[in-house]
Amino acid sequence: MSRLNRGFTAAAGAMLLMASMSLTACSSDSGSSASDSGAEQSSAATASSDGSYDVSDATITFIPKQLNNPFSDVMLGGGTKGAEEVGFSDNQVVGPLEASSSSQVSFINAEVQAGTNVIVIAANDPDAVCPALKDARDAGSYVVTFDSDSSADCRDLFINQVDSKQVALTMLEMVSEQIGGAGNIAILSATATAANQNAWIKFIEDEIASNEAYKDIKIVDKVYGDDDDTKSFQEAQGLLQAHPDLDAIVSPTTVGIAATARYLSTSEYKGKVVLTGLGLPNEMRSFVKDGTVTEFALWDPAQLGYVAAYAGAALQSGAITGEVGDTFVAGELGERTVEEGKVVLVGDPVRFNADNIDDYDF
Ligand code: RAM
Repeated sequence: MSRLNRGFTAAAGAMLLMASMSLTACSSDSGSSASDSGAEQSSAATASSDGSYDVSDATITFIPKQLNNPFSDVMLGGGTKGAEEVGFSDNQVVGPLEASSSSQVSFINAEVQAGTNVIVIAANDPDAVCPALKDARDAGSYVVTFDSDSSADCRDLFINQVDSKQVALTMLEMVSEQIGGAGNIAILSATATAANQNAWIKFIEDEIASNEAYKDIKIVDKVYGDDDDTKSFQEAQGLLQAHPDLDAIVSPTTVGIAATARYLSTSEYKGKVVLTGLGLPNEMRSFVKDGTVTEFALWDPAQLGYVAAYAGAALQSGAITGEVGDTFVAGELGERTVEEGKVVLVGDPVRFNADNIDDYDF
């Protein structure tokens, strides 16, 4: 088990955040809550106008899918910044080193034992974490999922980076543009149980099946690199061997796309087989510059962690109960609303290519 101490996460958080939080402008005005504007008080709870929540007696712990993932590092940097800024008495990061189904259960149990007030988790399996999360809620903790959701009845809120369908459509548009609207594609995903990747893949499949514009695109294989660099690299190699007529690989995971790019960059397929999906600009820059990759996308992971920390504070302080329509102020990122399914959206995806990749540093 790994428990990073607060000093480590704070320092790493500050560094990563300086690099990352500026990706997108605030998508909403702080200070525009109903209470500020003098609007009638509705049944939905509203944010404090300045995002101050009294959590000085409360603790928050972040549990990512896995610790050794650069995406998680950036996300947790934002989470730590948010937790410190809003005033939790303590914040911790704990989690497994691999993203397998049940790897987070013992960490959740330990937080229940410790009486942690807010648990923020990116679930490796939407169901496997549920009994432990239920114990946490029964013991009085608030549970906020971020990045990868649990089953909806096991958490109070899900902080979703971007609407899942929009993520899927962005990837489909990118691959379609790069293969001229027709061809054989394969998907190299994270783990087979990852709720976020599975939701995106499902929307891609549905869109191909229902949208004339994509009728000539065929998914010929789906493989799982488990967000493990070596396994992802081997799966990429296996795909190209198994499908000599492959036109593109779509990898909806930062670990998978980076490993696949590394394989392609020194192979005969470089520049011939398209690679796109979701990646961190700092991990993908060299592959864009050497012609292995043309375009991929992502959102700002730091914002995801930051909004999750503020959502936890809003719940813990009693400012919101997490009902649809509730609003809270996520610090410098402004007001957020709890939407259908008790989901809070963070930002928009950005496409990275040779023209803009040097503008980003995360
Ligand atoms: C990987 C993880 C994470 C996902 C990103 C895009 O780092 O699977 O959950 O959101 O990729």
